[in-house]
Amino acid sequence: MSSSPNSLPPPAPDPESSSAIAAADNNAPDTATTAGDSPPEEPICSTTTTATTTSSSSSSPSDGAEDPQPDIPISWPPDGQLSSEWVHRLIATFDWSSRNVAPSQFYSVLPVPVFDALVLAASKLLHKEPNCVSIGGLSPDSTVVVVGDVHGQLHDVLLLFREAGFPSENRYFVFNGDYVDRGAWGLETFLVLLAWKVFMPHRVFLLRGNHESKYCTSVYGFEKEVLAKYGDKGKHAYRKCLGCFEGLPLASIIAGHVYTAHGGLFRGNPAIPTLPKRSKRKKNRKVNLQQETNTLALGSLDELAKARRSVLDPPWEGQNLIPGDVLWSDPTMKPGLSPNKERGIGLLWGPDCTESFLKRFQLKLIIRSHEGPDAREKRPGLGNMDEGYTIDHVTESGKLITLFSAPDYPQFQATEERYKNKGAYIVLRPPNFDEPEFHSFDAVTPRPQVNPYYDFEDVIDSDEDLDLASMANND
Ligand SMILES: [Mn+2]
Repeated sequence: MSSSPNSLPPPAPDPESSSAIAAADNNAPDTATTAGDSPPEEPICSTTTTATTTSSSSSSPSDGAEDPQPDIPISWPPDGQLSSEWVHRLIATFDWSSRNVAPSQFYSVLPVPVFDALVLAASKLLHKEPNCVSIGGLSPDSTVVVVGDVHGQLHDVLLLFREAGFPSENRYFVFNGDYVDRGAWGLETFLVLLAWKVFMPHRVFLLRGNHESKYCTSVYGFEKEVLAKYGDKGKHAYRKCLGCFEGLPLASIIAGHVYTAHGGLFRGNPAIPTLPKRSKRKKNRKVNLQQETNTLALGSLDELAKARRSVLDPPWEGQNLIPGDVLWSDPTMKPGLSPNKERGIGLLWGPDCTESFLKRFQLKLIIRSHEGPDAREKRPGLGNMDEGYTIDHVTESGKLITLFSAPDYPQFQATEERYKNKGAYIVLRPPNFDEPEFHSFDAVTPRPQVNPYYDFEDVIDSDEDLDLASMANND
């Protein structure tokens, strides 16, 4: 841990006053002032208004400012079965509402009972999945699309879908986590992904990121966003989201040869020291302690399968360390396995660990995410995120890749100079699904102008320096 700010950022402005809305000036920069600085405005459209904006059938989906108003509120299908049409309608409605409806009116677009039904249906599916989902039985005409961090940048996620194609019978999707926080549409983004999960549970796989936690969402905006969008039902909605986060699986193995997870590799459970017989106990105790502190070995897929993932915040100490490692760890060029001191949780692992993990489990590829352009700026030994991905380790058995899918990240930045990074996704193709095909893409411009839900100028930079004290208090 370094000496960065050790406390939570100041509370974000009152959700009720953050009715900064859309569409009025789409050319305005994303670096908007915080909500409290701007006078409240009336929403351009509310549910009581049925007037539609001028429609233009020739407008592309990405300039939805002129799209006709969809039917709101969205309702849950009477038979409880989601269809492709329903999911596409949800997408079109969120795209429209992100430009035309004040965040404080979001409940009138997706009413709480519909939100509840969707989150419940998804939670049930997710909680049943194993820690490491195995994506097998792929047919020769299937492809698998792997996606990294998206961080609430709804419009970029929708662009990614249009470019890569939507989930279908023969197009699988694996998302590596970090759906929410920082970007202003974490709720819409997460709900769209949940809708795909519910509609195609065996084609769409949603893994957990470190931001799908109570700690991160209380610091980086998602909690405030949900409170703003669901008003007096906000706490209820936020709790449901947290419950769903707890169910998200930690990792995937695609076609037997590709391991994906948000952070990456993880330690093995420490061997439980055998207590010596009573008479020798005192004498041997010191030796055992020494062994315990020195034991940091790579974990196995078997240990991963047995970890307890259902925690609001993965612990950084105690017995249940695998979830925190999988969600928070980073690769390094330095050989070996060591504590990730920069982040205060998780591990750093070297190319030798990548090689031994690949070899031991007969894998060809590790695809992890977790590091954007800001994080990589501070890690001289590793590549930058300009193209949305880096190849970090190339070993005898295969490769380690970092994949980041939020272009022009972060949405809100305190400096004039932006990273202007591309986002990327990976397509895996038959027969072996183990050769990554990289696709980089630019951000959708302009983004609707909205206010951030966290104090982006003062919040601790990147994910580093996890504030363990506040995390403990937060539980
Ligand atoms: Mn992350």
